Amino acid sequence: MSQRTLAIIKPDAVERKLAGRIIQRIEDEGFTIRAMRRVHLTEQQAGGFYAVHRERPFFASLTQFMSSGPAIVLVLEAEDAIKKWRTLMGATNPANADAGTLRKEFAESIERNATHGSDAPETAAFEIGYFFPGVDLI
Ligand code: IDP
Ligand code: MG
Repeated sequence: MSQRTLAIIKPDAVERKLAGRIIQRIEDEGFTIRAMRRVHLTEQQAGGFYAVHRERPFFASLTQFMSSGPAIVLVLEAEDAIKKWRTLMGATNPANADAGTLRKEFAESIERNATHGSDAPETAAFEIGYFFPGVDLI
């Protein structure tokens, strides 16, 4: 069944001018880009997005990083999009990411790891709504 997921090209990748190459990979892998926007989050907005991680030791550093510069947020659509996009991204820590994945190729560290992807249908619904009002999802 066709499904949607939220992807983010994180500030580390935007800063290094990797957005074009990542978007090319997204299209090459057969996703349809249903929405796309450049954002520069405040630390508070990054904290709202990553609220599930607020008790983690890396939360403050993560929200600082995610608000450190512009990011590109996208809604991707495909069969089984959530799993498909997480597979293309690779493991959170690039040291553990499979060859050919975006994080293996582009991530700098476990924190500055180039991309984000929703991990379940419920989180995808929350995350898509965080950036795109329903009216923009055509
Ligand atoms: P995910 O992005 O692969 O779903 P999560 O565990 O949901 O990974 O963590 C969210 C983000 O927090 C990661 O993508 C990464 O940027 C950062 N992060 C996760 N674990 C660590 C860590 O141990 N140290 C520093 N940053 C981390
Ligand atoms: Mg996650």
